[in-house]
Amino acid sequence: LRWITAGESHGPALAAVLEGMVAGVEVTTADVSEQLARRRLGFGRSPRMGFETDHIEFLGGVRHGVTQGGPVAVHIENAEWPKWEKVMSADPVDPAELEGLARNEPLTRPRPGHADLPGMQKYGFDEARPVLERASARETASRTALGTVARNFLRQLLGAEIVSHVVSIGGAVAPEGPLPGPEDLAAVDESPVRAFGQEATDAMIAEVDAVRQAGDTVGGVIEVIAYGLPPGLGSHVHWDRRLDARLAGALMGVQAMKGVEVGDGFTTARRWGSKAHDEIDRGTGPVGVTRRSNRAGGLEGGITNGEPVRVRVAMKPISTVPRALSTVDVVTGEPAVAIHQRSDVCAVPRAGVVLESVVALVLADAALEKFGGDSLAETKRNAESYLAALEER
Ligand code: EPS
Repeated sequence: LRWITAGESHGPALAAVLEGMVAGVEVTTADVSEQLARRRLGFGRSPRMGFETDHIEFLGGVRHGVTQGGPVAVHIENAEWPKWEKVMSADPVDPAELEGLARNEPLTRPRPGHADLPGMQKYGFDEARPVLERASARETASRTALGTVARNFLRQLLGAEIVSHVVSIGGAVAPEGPLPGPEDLAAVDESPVRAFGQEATDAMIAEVDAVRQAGDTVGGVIEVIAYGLPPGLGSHVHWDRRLDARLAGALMGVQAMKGVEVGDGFTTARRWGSKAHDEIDRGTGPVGVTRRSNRAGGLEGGITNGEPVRVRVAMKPISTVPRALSTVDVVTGEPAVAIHQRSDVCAVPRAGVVLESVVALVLADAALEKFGGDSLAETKRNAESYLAALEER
């Protein structure tokens, strides 16, 4: 599978292509819209999320609600395009038409923590607009759309389901407790901070409120769990075939993510070996074994082991801080305060939906690699035969 996106935050639309998806996967614009709507939810979101409708259209690859084997292309409108038509026009615009347009003012005060300054240096821009337009997390709508196709594929192939929940926002940490399962996703989505449980929800809402009042922004940690995967996705034989490496790379490729932990990750590094691994018993799990725990997060040697795949991702606070940070104006060379347009106070709740989508894409890729095929029916036959052979051993 390959996926690629195009489009700027305030351009006419976002575009994205998923290449290599088998024929026969059921997916509709309603399925994609549902995921895009989930991505817009959440306490602490930007005002823009209140009116972005994320109208999505398939431009190719899907017919009558079923993938056809060709590249799946999606198009997502920008609801604000009329306001940006001149500033973001692809074709040259008469400078007189741009005169006095506040939106076109050069952005010369780069935000610490943002791509603004290194992007300007690297690409030779004297203002940040061209950098921030593409660096924006608006782009994650594209990956969420493509991830819906991957999610449907995994569900239709294996009955696999992907869930996420917020485990901390700033200093507000969810208490230890059972992990949310697929049946809990609706309850997590109902929590304004996408936490599992009332206590966690209340603490995180209080944290976001305090941050908002202080004119600040806040990050957090999100856990993504994939249920229903068979043992054998990914491989131990080479670094770029290890599924944990591929997941970490893809997750770090989401705007504002600063760390990835597989299973108990950093906590495991503090444990002794006898308390770090997941002992194996004969049992009723896939292929007749049961694990006493899942500290490894479902991955051993870069291969799924049949337990839920579990990753945690650290998101930094949005770098558009309302109480703006110190910077330097790149035109005057004078000290200045950074750009502080509207932004999210906390984008952690909605980022979970993006991370689920990215995990779906990587897992779909790994499943296709393992089972091959050009139609869902063929891939399914291959998967069933592999699973039957495992059961017999
Ligand atoms: C973003 C800033 C905000 C967010 C945007 C990402 O946009 P604006 O500056 O236009 O208010 O709303 O996210 C989305 C539009 C989206 O769909 O996720 C940023 O700086 O990355």
